[in-house]
Formats: sequence, structure tokens, C-alpha cells
Amino acid sequence: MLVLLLLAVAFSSQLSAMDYCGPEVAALKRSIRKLENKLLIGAWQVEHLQMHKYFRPFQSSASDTKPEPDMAPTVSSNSSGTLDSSDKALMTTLPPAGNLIVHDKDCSELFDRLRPPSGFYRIRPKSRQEPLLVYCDMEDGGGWTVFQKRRHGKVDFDRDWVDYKDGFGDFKLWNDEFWLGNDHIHSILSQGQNLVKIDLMDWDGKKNYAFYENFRITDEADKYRLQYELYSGQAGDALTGGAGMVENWSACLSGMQFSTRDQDNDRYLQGSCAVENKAGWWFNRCHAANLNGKFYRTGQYKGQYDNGVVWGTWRGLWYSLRHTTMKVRPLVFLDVEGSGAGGI
Ligand SMILES: [Ca+2]
Repeated sequence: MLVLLLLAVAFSSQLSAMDYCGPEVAALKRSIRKLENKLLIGAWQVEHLQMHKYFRPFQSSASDTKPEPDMAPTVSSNSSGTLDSSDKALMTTLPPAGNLIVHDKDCSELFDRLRPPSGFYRIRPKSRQEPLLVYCDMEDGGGWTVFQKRRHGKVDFDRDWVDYKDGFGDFKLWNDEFWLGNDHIHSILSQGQNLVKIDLMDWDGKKNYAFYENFRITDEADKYRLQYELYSGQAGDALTGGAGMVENWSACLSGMQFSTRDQDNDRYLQGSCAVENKAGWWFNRCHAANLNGKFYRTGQYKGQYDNGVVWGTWRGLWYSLRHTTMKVRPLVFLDVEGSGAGGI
């Protein structure tokens, strides 16, 4: 009996020790996974850098003074800095965006092949498709195909269905604003497993981000219905509407069709979310995130509707963000937690 009692005491103390250590072990496992991911990506980068002869093993890491145009003035550059001047010369002589021969189905293939700087390039998502011009974000780990960008509010995002279908905005300068077009977005997002990163910046220059795995939209016949899987990040899962059941019921955008001011496909029976929010977007009734909303220069705003450039789980519904970017690359490319600080 005494033996049994002793055993029980020993077992329970072990249990409590396990309970106590549980969170620590989980945290350790998480950091091991992060390190493993970084190692994998590092090995991948070395392999590709060597393949493309950009690899300089003894190069000083502080030599890259390439200006980072796509960066707020208050934010310092975080370039990795492994290129010397001959590499930069090589990079600047790469074919411009107008090159007739299009090799790459997206910016990740282009990054893989040539490792060019960020800018506009032609890609061909599907072999039977005409090439299209896209902005490739080659910072922040590289290889991102950008399909939405807000920077200064000069482009009007309150537009009709056909504009959102075909795309609009400017496609020349690093800070141009645009929507790539739902048809193009559909074809880019339907290639294999992907990861979408949403970069956000407020009017104080603070940045935040959200990741969604396997972010997709259906085709026009199904009104570009939104689907996505696992969320991760720091800005909160505003696409799903936040934490509460009530918010999710009315603001979860998963499964929602696209709406514009001339096509109301939302779940708000009394009116049109697109009209109220001055945007084409995947509205429910209506939203906790709308990155195509009205551009307010003040951050905080007031009005009849929460129609700003909104990511509700970060700055709330009554704060309109300054910079937003929506961009995609293959899922296998990323899986590095901690790459989320850059790129906007
Ligand atoms: Ca409606």
C-alpha cells in the first residue's frame, strides 16, 4: 500500500512537473521549428545564389546601399546586402518590363531565375494566357506577386464590376496604386498551394501583417468568391471578422462573393455594402477588413459608415490605414516566421 502511495505521489509530482513545463516545451518546439525553417530557407537561398552566381561568401554584409523605394521615409532599409557593385550592374541591365519573351508564371519563378530587384515585370500565369504586367516585391524574402497596393490615395477604388474584373490603377512607379484585376488574381491564386501576405502600415509608420494560406478566389461565373485557410500573423484575422461569434456571423469574408457598387452580391439585404464602403471587395454584412475602402489621410475618421481602408483587428473599424499591400507566392517559398517585418 505504501509502495502504491509512493508511486502515486511520484507520478503526480511528475505530472505537475510536466504541466509546469508544458508551455516551455511548446515554446521551445516552436522556436526549433522557426530555426529549422530559417535553416531550410537559408540553404535554399545559398543554393540559388550559387546557381545564379550572386554568391559572395566573404562579402561584407553592410555593403548594399541600394535605395529601397518601396519604403516609408520613416522606415530604415533592411536589405540583406550580399551583392557587390558588379552584381548591381548586372541587375540593372536586366530586361525591362516590356521584354517580349515571358518565361515566368509568377514573381517567385522570376526571383528564382534572375533575382532581379523589385519592380514591374511581365508574367504568364498560365501558358495559354496573355502575359500581364505585375509588380514583383523582391524584398521581404523575395518572389512576391503583388495584386493590391494602396499608398497615397490618388487612385479611386470606388469602381464598377468591369474595372475590378480587368484591373485598374497605375503600373509604372514603385509607389503606384492598383488592383491587379479579379481575372488575373484568380489565375495567379489558382496555381498550387500559396501563401498570401497582407502588409499594413498606419499613419505613424507602424507596420503589421497577416498571412493566409491557400488564398483563392473563384472565377467570374461564381463572382470571384473568396476562400482561404490558415491565418497567422500579428494584425489579427480580420478577414474572418475577429474573435467573436457575432462578428464572424456578419463580417467573416470566407465564402463571400465579390461585390462592387454596380453588383451587390453581399449578405446585407437592406442595402449594398460596396456602395456604403466605396469599394469593390468580398462583403458579408458588411466587413471587419476592407483594404479597398476610402482613403482617409487622417488615420482616425468619422462618418456614417466604417468605409475607410480598414483592418479592424489591428486599428479598429474607424482607422484608415496609410499603406496596404496584398501579395502572394508559393507556400513552400515561405514558412519563415519572422519575415513579416519588411516589404511594405
Ligand atoms: Ca446587399
